[in-house]
Amino acid sequence: EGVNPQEYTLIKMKVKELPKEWTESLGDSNVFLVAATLRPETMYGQTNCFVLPEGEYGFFRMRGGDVFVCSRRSALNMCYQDLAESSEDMQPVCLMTKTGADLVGLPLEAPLCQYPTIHVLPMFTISMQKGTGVVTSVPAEAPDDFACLTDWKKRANWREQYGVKEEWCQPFEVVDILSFPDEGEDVPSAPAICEAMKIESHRDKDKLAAAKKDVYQKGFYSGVMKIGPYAGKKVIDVKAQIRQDLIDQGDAVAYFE
Ligand code: A2H
Repeated sequence: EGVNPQEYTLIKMKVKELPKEWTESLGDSNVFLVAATLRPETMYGQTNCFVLPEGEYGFFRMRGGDVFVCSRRSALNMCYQDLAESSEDMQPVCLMTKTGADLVGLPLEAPLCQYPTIHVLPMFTISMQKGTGVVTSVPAEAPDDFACLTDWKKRANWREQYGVKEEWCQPFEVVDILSFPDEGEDVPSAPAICEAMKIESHRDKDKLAAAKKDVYQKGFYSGVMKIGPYAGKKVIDVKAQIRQDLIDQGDAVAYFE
């Protein structure tokens, strides 16, 4: 880890319906998968959420009563950042643990998302050593997310192997959230780049690394919002405000590591 702390935004994605067996441990608390992002202004474009199937996720008690689903490593950071409840020896309070595979399919309500319900899907390239181990998917702006959502849509054999239902991925079209009025015709949206580079799957790491550089730079420096109350404004001018709005509404929290 570097010397400078990275400041993330944790997006609270509310679990709309918990499996009955889990409520014994969780009671009637509100439960959220929390995704660490550097791009809170893109949350209008969410289509699903990703977890690592073999990753271990805990259900941790936060101050104020919410339950956050995330890696133990991030929950410990949350204790030190006064977000999570902690025991006397500064350990996070864990109500239950599950693997990512157990979380696949859960229905979520995500802030600013244009779809009222989105679902958890597997992503094999998630690092449990970064953020919370939960990633929110914005396929319009993130080539990894586009490649991964596309994998689940087009690969029936993967769906079968990982218990992914078609209705969790197929109906979720890319939601276009930014325009690029200064860039002319050749604006590299994440889907366009993935197609041009013939990225076959989200495991195609080298190609994705190259694809990402372009999209991120342009998205941030010349993107203009297409959706929401800040439509027509430049990303660079409204990013901080959108983040603050999310935090003020209780839909996100600041998190450092
Ligand atoms: B970003 P950095 Cl639209 N493993 O959010 C893999 N990837 C992870 C992760 C993990 N444990 N935790 C977070 N991430 C992703 C949105 C987004 C992101 C857009 C465009 C670019 C972008 C929607 N996905 O990231 O290594 C999350 O994806 C550009 C790098 O800390 C998070 O922000 O720099 C980003 O990687 C954090 O990556």
